[in-house]
Amino acid sequence: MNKAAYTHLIKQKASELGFMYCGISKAEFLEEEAPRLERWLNQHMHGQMHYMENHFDKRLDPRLLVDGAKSVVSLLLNYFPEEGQPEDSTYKISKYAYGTDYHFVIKDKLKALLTYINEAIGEVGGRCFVDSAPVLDKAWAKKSGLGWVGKNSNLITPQVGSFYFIAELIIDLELEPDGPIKDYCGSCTRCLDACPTGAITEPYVVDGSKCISYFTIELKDQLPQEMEGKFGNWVFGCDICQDVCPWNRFSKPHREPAFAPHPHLKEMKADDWQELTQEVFSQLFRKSAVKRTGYSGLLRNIRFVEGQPDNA
Ligand code: B12
Ligand code: SF4
Ligand code: SF4
Repeated sequence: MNKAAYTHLIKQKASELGFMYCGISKAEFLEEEAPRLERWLNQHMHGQMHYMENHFDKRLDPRLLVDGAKSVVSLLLNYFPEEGQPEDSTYKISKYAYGTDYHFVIKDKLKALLTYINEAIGEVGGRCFVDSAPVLDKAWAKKSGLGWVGKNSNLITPQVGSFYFIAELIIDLELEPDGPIKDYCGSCTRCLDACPTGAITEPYVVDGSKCISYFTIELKDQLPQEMEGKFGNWVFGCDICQDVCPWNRFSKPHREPAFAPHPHLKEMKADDWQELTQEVFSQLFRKSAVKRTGYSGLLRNIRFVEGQPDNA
């Protein structure tokens, strides 16, 4: 078999495993991203996400993560829900966190793909990545032709929008690389205009330390007073810059049972949220990514959205 045949087999299996798209790039240094990542870090756009400061070189070169790496296999997994939270919903959770934490779901699929490669092709060394190591997911997916990085800094795919996760396998097998596609943002500025905290500081640049997603999920401290009144009703993550993006008209509902929300989530009224107990929290978000902010973090966010100054 030649590399075109291997590539075909891998893409076919990825589709069988439920990945929406699979693209390939050559494992090499990300030259274009290096100065951009450096600038982002120098300007402290990572805020207190200190893990972003680590492994600068590895983040830009997959060969430092996997010995003899030849190819990066980028994979997209759709999480766009059939039904969102009701319009009158008092508090909003990002769509990506409705069901089981994507890290578990994707890791299993990646392992299955790597096992298949070893069975169908022969001994292939490699590693599975889903936010578990310093990898620039969007840059690889872009290089693999799976979409373009939009002005809101998310990867967008013309046929399906941007509500999906990105993961990759880095392997020591040479494959047929795909080429990048064009940027279709054009003169649109909807995401910049809609961002309530001004986190999209210029087209294509998101200051992570100003993003609602950072405040409600990553920040462990008290939420800053200057942000009061700016979160709308978002208490875990924020979908605004994707909800307004015209390309998300093409989003199609996922078919991943693990991403189905707990049935009570859409019935939650203001009182239910405000009176949330640890027990109900654990039931609602048993395996969800919402656990990252935890029970106390979610309550802090709810109080903040309610304009209660005591948000520590
Ligand atoms: C740190 C992080 C965050 C931070 C910082 C956000 C950010 N934009 O980096 C916070 C907590 C704020 C965050 C929020 C969200 N995140 Co996040 N996040 C990550 C993580 C772990 C690392 C991203 C990273 O490396 N950032 C570093 C900076 C430098 O990268 P960057 O913003 O992409 O910057 C590039 C551009 O600015 C570009 N650039 C700079 N200047 C210029 C100039 C020009 C002209 C051009 C063309 C480009 C350009 O180059 C930079 C380097 O590549 C990735 C997972 C991963 N391992 O990659 C997930 C990831 C990016 N997040 C994801 C998601 C889903 C989200 C949220 C939608 C979640 C939510 N609903 O709340 C929001 C979206 C916010 C937004 N608009 O970006 C997905 C994105 C999927 C997709 N379709 O793109 C990822 C890939 C996770 C995953 N595995 O699926 N996230
Ligand atoms: S996720 Fe929300 S806060 Fe963050 S950049 Fe997008 S619109 Fe702004
Ligand atoms: S809203 Fe417009 S500018 Fe922003 S990412 Fe989507 S197409 Fe690009």
